[in-house]
Amino acid sequence: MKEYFEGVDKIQFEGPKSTNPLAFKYYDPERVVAGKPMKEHLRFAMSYWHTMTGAGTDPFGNATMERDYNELDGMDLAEARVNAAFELMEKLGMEYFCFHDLDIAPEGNSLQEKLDNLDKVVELIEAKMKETGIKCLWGTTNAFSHPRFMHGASTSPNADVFAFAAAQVKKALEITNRLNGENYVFWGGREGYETLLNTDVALENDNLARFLKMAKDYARKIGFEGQFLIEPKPKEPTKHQYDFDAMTVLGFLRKYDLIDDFKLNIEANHATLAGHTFQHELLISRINGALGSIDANQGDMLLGWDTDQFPTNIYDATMCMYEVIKNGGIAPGGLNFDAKVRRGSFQYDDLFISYIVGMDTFAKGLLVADKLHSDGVLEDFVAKRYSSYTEGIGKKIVDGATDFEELASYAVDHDKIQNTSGRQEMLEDIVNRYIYSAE
Ligand code: XUL
Ligand code: CO
Repeated sequence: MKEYFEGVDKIQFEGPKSTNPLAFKYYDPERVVAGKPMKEHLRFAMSYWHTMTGAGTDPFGNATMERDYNELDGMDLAEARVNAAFELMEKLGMEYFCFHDLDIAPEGNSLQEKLDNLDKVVELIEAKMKETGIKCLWGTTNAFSHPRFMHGASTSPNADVFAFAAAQVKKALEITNRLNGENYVFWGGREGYETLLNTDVALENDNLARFLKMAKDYARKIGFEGQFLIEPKPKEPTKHQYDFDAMTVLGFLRKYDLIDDFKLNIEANHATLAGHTFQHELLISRINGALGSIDANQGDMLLGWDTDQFPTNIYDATMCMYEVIKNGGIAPGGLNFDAKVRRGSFQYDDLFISYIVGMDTFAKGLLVADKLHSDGVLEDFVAKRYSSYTEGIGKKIVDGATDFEELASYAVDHDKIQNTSGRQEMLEDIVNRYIYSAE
């Protein structure tokens, strides 16, 4: 079997003092943290699209990535990518992958040819999964790249496009099921609008809900037992995406009675595009019982688009893992790196270095978050801050045992309000100290 990443051996854990770019400094998969191995907290997954098909193009420039399979095309290219993907995951010790249908097989000249191509490649992937023990975290469809989806997929004004997207999702659900995928993701692709002047927002939202309901019903009918995930994003490619952010998606799911069937896949860079922190989106999902999985990447705060960078921000990773711990873990979801190497990082070892720094950042984040959580420093502070609701009038408010008349007469007797400091800087110092010291 051809080796695609010659010169890169299986990546080893060498500890925090290592200066080897091709070694883990914090990710030690079997190390037990809070009762289970690191790898079970993190459930890292490779994104097939950025990693295997990402060419380094941008609106101003052509492909830059140096890959051994660049000269191939069609099914030969698809097969080479399967072999390269599994070699990369094995060398990184990465136990999951996720994919769009279009990442793994060529489009072909007709819908039928596309479906046949998928069956052939899925057979190869299935064999590789058996051989290596690597699993599928999630599958999805690409219903946004082809020109037929220029006005959306399930929110297209053209019913033939709705039907075409249904055929794609039907197949993507079948192959995800065949590969024992633990989740199926719906990212809104082009489900949004460019201008309200030509858009029937009410019909488009109703159609999106109809589509999700049919998808879920079909998946259950074929025996898919995995989790359904919706991935919020506020904009790009459309000016306004219907799945704007976690709270918007939760409102949508509740309106259409889909709330019990779907959870959320939170992506860090989508959160920041929506004007939120990554932690905000995770927390909103968690407190609504809807935190399902995570696309772990980061954006560039000076840019207004989705740069999908490998995550290196230890502060964000810490607060993400804090939310994951408070969520009781992320399974059956995981941490998928929806991230790509920069256009100028064109050598194949840049791929490994990027994954290593991403995995190390989250492993260290897990160590810090576990310490913060088990010491209860933030939780104790917060509990104290809200202690006025545990007795007296506060308890009556929480218990629903009071009304405006009683509150108004209480306020008249207690009108000399005394507040306490929020101590934000002190808490930021505490988090920093945990980051400095966790090993
Ligand atoms: C796009 C994005 C997608 C989804 C899967 O911004 O994040 O790659 O994760 O379709
Ligand atoms: Co994503």
